[in-house]
Amino acid sequence: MQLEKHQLDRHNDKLFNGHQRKLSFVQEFTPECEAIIKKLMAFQIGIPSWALGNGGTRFGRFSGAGEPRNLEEKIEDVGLLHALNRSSGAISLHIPWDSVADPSNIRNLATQYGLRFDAMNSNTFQDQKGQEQSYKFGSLQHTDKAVRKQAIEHNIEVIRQGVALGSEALTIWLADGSCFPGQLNFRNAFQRTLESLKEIYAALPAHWKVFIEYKAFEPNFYSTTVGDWGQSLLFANKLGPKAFTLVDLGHHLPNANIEQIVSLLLMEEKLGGFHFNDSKYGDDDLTAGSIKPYQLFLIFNELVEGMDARGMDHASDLGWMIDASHNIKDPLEDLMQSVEAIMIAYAQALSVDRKALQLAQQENDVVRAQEILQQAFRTDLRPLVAEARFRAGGALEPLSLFRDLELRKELIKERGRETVSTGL
Ligand code: AFD
Ligand code: MN
Ligand code: MN
Repeated sequence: MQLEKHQLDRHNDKLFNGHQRKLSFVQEFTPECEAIIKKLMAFQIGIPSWALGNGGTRFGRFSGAGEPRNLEEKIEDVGLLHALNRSSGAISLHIPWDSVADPSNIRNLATQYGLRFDAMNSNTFQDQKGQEQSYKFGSLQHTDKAVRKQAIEHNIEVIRQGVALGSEALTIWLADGSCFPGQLNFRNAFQRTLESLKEIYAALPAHWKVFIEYKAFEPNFYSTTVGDWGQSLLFANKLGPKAFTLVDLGHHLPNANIEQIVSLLLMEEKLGGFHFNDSKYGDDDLTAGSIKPYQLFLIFNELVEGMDARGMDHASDLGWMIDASHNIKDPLEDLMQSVEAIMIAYAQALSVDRKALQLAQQENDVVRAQEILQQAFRTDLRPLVAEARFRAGGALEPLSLFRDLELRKELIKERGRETVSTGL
């Protein structure tokens, strides 16, 4: 389904005057509005193919209606999202869930919607039908060489599929670890994983990156072989310049200071990519910004500061992706909310008075430092995000347009009620 230009225009015309009033108010009090709008327009967030259907929990899955039935329809969904918000110009695929026979067709389809392929994700945490070796006791860490070989070959196959689609990165998230004390020799598991990763690394094309994603627990509950940013950084350092750490916001132990992690990884030139989501407890995969919007802002504050310190391009030097999927919201509405929360946090971070903050830090003026950050966080910059979207050809209020046009109903008409999208 394609959004028609006249539908967008009618929506924007209706809201235009109100938007202008809010925008001029922000412009009056926020210097550098134009620069912020330009950066927002360039900033694109990758949408995970596995978030377009309703995710389940281990207690079950409530399917939404009109879920995409195949990769073509997933691309259609992200295309729709991107047409509405103009900030979702990339899709991140998960193999084998999204394996395709004809990548050139898929590539063309994505181009039609203005989408590119973000990092490719491999899957060695599930056994697939007909698979020879089992990942029950791990994949790249496995004691049996045959299992490791199968997992390595799978990752190389994912690179191959990614190359055909024009992707430039591989994300490896391993479920490897142990559930009980004594099950694993930690050093040997690390070494075996490193050896396996080296083989995958050797298969990367010259301009490709590999992202090593860490996670503290689940599905293993005693140890995880890439359990935190330290372990991921060890692997990335040992592998070489094309290997980076990927930070998934939901993969830390409670109260971890993610903004500090991000800052140091950037300093070490080893931050590669991001998975945005929010959580109350663990890897909850809730909508970005729904639980801890201030933390999201603080993370962006460090990202902007750290990237600027190294002269990095905000839009293209890191992989920005969402990794959220849950049970009860319309997945497209959920993704619109996530993208909006990310854009707001980014805009607020761009508006921080950096010079004043540096001075306050230098003088140990703690109160002033807090005031500067909270001034940015408490300023409503939503009109800037809307303006960026509007200038890029999107909707002033994507969510209301999605609802006004009853787009989910249209998708149900096309695809039916009982559709189930692939993913967890
Ligand atoms: C995991 C990770 C990850 C992985 C996904 C599988 O966050 O990025 O690909 O879930 O759906 O928790
Ligand atoms: Mn993730
Ligand atoms: Mn996760």
